[in-house]
Amino acid sequence: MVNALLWRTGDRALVTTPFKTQRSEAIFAAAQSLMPGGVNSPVRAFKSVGGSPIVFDRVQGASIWDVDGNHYIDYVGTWGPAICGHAHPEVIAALKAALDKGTSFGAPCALENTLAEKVIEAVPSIEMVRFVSSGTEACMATLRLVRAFTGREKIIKFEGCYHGHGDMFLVKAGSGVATLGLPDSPGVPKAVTANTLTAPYNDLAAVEALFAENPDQIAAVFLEPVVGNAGFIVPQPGFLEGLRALTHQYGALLVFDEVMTGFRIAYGGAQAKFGITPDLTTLGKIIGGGLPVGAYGGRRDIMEWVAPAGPMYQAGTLSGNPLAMTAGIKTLELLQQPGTYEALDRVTGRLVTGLQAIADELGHPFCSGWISGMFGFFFTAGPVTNYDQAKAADTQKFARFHRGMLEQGVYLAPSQFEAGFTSLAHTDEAIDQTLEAACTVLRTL
Ligand code: KE4
Repeated sequence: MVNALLWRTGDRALVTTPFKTQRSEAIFAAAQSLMPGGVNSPVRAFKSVGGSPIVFDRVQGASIWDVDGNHYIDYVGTWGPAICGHAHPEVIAALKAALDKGTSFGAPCALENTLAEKVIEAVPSIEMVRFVSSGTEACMATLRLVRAFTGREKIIKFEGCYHGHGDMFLVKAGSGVATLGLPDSPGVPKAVTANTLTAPYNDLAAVEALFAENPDQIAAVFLEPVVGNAGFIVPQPGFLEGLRALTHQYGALLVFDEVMTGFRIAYGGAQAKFGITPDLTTLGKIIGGGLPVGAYGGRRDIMEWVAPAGPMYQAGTLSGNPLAMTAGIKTLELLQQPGTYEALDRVTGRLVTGLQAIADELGHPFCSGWISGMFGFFFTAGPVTNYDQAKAADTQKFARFHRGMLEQGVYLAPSQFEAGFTSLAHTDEAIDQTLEAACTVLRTL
C-alpha cells in the first residue's frame, strides 16, 4: 500500500505557492495587543512549530475551515471533545432546544442528574461525581480532596504529565508547559511545589522509593493512565497494576486523570480498558461535548467529604451548566452506540500504521502508537516510555512535518508534546488523503 502511495504521490510537487493565510495573520497580529501571546491558551500560539497559527472560521465533522477559506482534515478535535465529529447535528439540535430554556441556572436541574447517572454507570471508579467547568478545576479540587481525606499533604505526579495549570501540578508538567520549555512557572511558590514529588513515567521503582522516603506523608499518586501531554505514551505492562498495589500498601489514594482519556480510549476510560480501578477520577473534554466542563468523582466515602455533604469546600458559578450538560449527555448517548470504539480504533490504526510505514520506507526514525481514537508519534526510533525519551525526539523535524502537513491541508496538534485525536467523522477517504499528504511532506524532510 505504501509503495503504491509513494508512487502515486511521487510526481506531486509539494505545495510551492504558500497557501493564503493573510486573514489569519492579520487577525492573529491584532490579537497580540489584546490577549497575552494573542491566544487564550499557550499551545494554540504555534510557538514550538513556528509560523502564525491558523484562525478558525468554522468546523464540521472532521473538517476545519480557516478565515482564508483553507480546508483542513482535523486531528486535534478541539483537544479531544469532538470525538463524534465537530458540530454533530444531534448535539447542535439538543443545544438549540436547551437554549430556549436559558443558558445558565446556578441552581439544580435534572440534566445534572442525567449526566451524573451516565458517568457513574460508565466509569468503574465513580460512585459519586461533582461537575465543574474545566479539567484544571477538576484536578485542583481532587488535590484538595485527597489531602482532606488522608490528612497528608504530598502528592506524586509523573514527569511530562499535565493536570491543568493549578500551582501544585506545575512541576515538570507536559502539554503547553513542555511545549514552551517551562519546566516550572514563575509565580508558583516553592512552598507549594515542595509537596509535589515527581517520578519518571513507567518507573515503579522510583515511585516505591518516594513512598519509602516520605512515610505516611503522601496523599495520592496522580497520573494520566495513558499520557497525552508528553506526546502519546502508554503504560508499560504492570505499571498501572503496580501503582494500585503501592498506593494500597502505603495508604495513599490513586487518582487517574482521565480528562483526556475518559470516554476517549474506551467508554469507561483507561480504567475500563486496562481493568485497574483508581480511588478517584478526573474528567473533562468529551463529557461536555465541546462546552466548558470538568468533573471529579470516585469512591462514595471520599466524595462525601465534598461540601455541602462534607467539610471540603469547592464551588462554581457555572458548574452543571445546562448547556454543557445537554451537549455532554447527547455526546455520551452517541458514543454508547454499538461499534463506536471499534470504529475509532480501526480508522486510527489505518492512519498510524500508514504513517509508520511511510516514515520507515523513507528512512525517517519514527515511532508511533494508538489506542482507539487517541494516537501519537515521535521522530525517533523509540521506544518512548517516558518524558526524557520524548524530549530526545527530533522536535525540529516534528515542527517541519507539522508545517508541511498544514500546507497540505492536514491540521495536527501544534506541539510534539500533545496527542492526536480522530473522531467518528474521520472517513477512510480522509485517512487516505492524510497519508498522501504525509508521503509528499516526508519526502522533503
Ligand atoms: P482544561 O483545564 O484545559 O479543561 O484541562 C486540563 C487538563 C487536565 N488533565 C489532562 C490530562 C489534560 O489533558 C488537560 C488539558 N489538556 C490540554 C491539551 N493537552 C488542553 C489544551 C490547552 O491547554 O489549550
